[in-house]
Amino acid sequence: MVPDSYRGVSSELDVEKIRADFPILREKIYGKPLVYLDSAATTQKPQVVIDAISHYYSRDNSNIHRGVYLLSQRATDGYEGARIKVQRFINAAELREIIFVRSATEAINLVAQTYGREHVQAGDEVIVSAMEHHSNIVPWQILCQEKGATLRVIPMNDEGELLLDEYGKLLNSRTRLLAVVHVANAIGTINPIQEIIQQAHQHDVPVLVDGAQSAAHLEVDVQALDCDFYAFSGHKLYGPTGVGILYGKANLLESMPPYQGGGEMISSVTFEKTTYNVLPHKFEAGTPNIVGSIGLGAAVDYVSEIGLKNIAAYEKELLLYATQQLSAISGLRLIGTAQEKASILSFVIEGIHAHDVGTILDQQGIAVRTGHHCAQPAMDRFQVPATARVSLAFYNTKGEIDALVKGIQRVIEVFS
Ligand code: 7TS
Repeated sequence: MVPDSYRGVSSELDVEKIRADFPILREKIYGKPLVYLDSAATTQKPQVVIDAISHYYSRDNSNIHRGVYLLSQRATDGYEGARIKVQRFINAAELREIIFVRSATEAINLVAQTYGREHVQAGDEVIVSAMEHHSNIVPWQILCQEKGATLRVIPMNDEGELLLDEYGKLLNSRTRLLAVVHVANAIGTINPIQEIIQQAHQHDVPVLVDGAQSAAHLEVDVQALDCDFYAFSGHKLYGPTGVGILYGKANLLESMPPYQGGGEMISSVTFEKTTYNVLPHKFEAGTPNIVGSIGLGAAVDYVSEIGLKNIAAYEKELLLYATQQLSAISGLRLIGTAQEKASILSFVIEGIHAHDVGTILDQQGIAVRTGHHCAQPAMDRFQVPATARVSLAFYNTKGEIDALVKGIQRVIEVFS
């Protein structure tokens, strides 16, 4: 658990105290302090998460659900306890609506291959947006190709905001599903997701929200949003890799066929006929990532203790500061300047390839991501092959943004 001293802290987070919770932030890179600005790719892990993983393997390790012995009971309690934590974290109405999967990617593929395959037929349409991560494009493309359906795309403006009027025109009686990102990983836009969902529901179109970049940065209430599916990854929420969450409304999940067959997802098996287990187990075939779920539970506790409202307020302050500082650098162009943004800043520097920016920053201990960020259509929209991307979390500081600015000035010097 996080110490009581975090309680009651409002938008002024005690960042030094938070940083002390993340052992990796004490690492040196080429002898320089690590400045980690790639939290959209994966967040660093606080000691409580590392301890939960270590505790499980050193004290509780055994397989879950099937054991009559105490150790298996402890492991099962840890795993199922994590499900309860996640349910509360996103305010799902029912525990059985929380499915443990491998990642946001797997959650989306699960919906495409079960709900999608049942409901999408030749001539139907699936809508995505122009700013999606490949994980929320390719599974729908595969489905549409298989079924003879069409993928429609909500366009965006030069700031990186979805054109909602155009979106309205795309919704019609052939639309079977909308799959849209909450916070865009390459350009940082926070979409007006509630409005988007409401509009889809007016046409009886269910909505899958890709929450990979939002769960760690914004308060998410799936009941208030009224989304039909919500997908996210544990490793972008201060938890371990290899675990993610698919939230789905119970009635939809009930009606869907299983995704994978195997142990645990069945109720009974004969060679003639298999009946399936109840939710959520129907979608959790085989031995799951037990320790991953437990680690994610610890991460959810950690984040909840600090409070997402506080986190969002602090990260917004960092975003504003970084936006001011980067905008002042001559030759630097921000890609993605939406009114509503999460703490992600993509940029290009005139005449310098993004990979060179990343490499020279790395030599100064500064970790940023470069490339297309698995969002090639978004890059195409801005007519850039790649950007350098800074993504901030609540353990980052204005001092680190100053170090970044110095680092970028060094990059420009090297190439001038
Ligand atoms: N959706 C969005 C919006 C993402 O940002 C990512 C990963 C995914 C889906 C897939 O998540 P995964 O955990 O299943 O891989 N985004 C990034 C990124 O921006 N840099 O590295 C991974």
